[in-house]
Amino acid sequence: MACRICGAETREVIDLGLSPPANALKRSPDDGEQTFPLVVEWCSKCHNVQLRDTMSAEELYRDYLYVTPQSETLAAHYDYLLGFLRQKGYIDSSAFVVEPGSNVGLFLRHMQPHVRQVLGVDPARAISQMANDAGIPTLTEFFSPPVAKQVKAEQGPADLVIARHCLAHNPSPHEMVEAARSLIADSGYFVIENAYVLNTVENVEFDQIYHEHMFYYSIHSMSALLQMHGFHLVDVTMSLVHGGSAVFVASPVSKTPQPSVEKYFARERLFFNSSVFDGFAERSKEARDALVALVRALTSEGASVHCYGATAKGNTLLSFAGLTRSDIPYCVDSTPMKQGLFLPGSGIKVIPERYEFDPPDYYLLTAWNYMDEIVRKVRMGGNYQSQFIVPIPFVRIV
Ligand code: DWN
Repeated sequence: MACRICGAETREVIDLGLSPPANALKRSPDDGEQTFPLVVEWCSKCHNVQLRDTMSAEELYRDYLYVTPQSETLAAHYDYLLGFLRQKGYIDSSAFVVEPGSNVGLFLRHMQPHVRQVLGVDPARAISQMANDAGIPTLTEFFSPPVAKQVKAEQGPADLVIARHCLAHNPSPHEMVEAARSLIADSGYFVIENAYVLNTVENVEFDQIYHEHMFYYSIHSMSALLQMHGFHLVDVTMSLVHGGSAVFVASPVSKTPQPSVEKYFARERLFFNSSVFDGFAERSKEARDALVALVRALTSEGASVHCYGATAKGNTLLSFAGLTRSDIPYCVDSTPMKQGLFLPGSGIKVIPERYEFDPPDYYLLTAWNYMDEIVRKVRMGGNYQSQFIVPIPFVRIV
């Protein structure tokens, strides 16, 4: 296959088999569903890591069910990000901020008091409506060069375009980067946040592999992509959210990069020269087998196991492990749009976090990236009996 950033040949890193799209929840567990391959490849030239097969963004996002959760973990991250952008001078109170993939606008709502103007751009019809109803102006569009040009013509150039966990979600990142380039003022910045491929591989986060995640960015691959569109990578910072994310800062004009850029380049040169990808597939299968053995041992002794979090990554975990509703009957989740539906593949029923009957003996933390706040929420809710199975980076009970 060819690298979708630089065109060079790629080689396979891991094949997770066939699975339905991670957010394609269904109305009945017996509903038929399409499955698609999940094969990850690596380009040794620009170090891009990509899905071999991509789905259309229209198919994935028009009726999207993922709503950014109200979360202390995410609110703390928004505070960090806002502080980073302000202290480094990437935004100030006069800034016009545009966020592609803004979802219900939680991050923009955090930004709104500190900048001049915010605008979301998100193609998901119901979610974009929720954002507008909440007072976050949002265009129900994919972020494309024509949409970017229209925004610039009507509202002026953007001082910040910030794409959080959406640049990796497109079959062609070139179109989104080109759109940002045509909207940003020369004095502005393009900020991209995505799951960081070194965290994904080193922490055995194979559940981060799903059809929405078409790219797994590194400093090397992001820098190669940005340079093709006249952007200069000027700063990088890391965050623990979503299993470990990288925040890239790019300028449309040449500027001296912060020391962070070379620091992470140097670390990646060591990473990409090792056989870390070879071990990733084996370690992922070991983690999967250990999870299946634990869940089946517990349930064979009569213990009840429910999932906590109808997450996209949870559906990869369950599909790759072959765990279904016969192992795990319920998945609790805080998203009203998901409650009452059934998870793709496994057919597990999604129920609200608070429900009448007894809590399970174990929760499988399919939203492990919120572990601390979920455990706290469950305990504060009076449930001191359920224990938690944490699947990543190695299966354990807490
Ligand atoms: O890249 C993506 C990341 C950023 O978000 C998207 N492609 C899809 C999505 O991935 P995810 O579904 O794994 O996202 P989260 O944010 O890790 O999980 C959110 C899910 O967890 C929601 O369905 C809500 C649920 N949740 C809950 O039920 N109780 C979350 C929290 C914090 C809770 O307390």
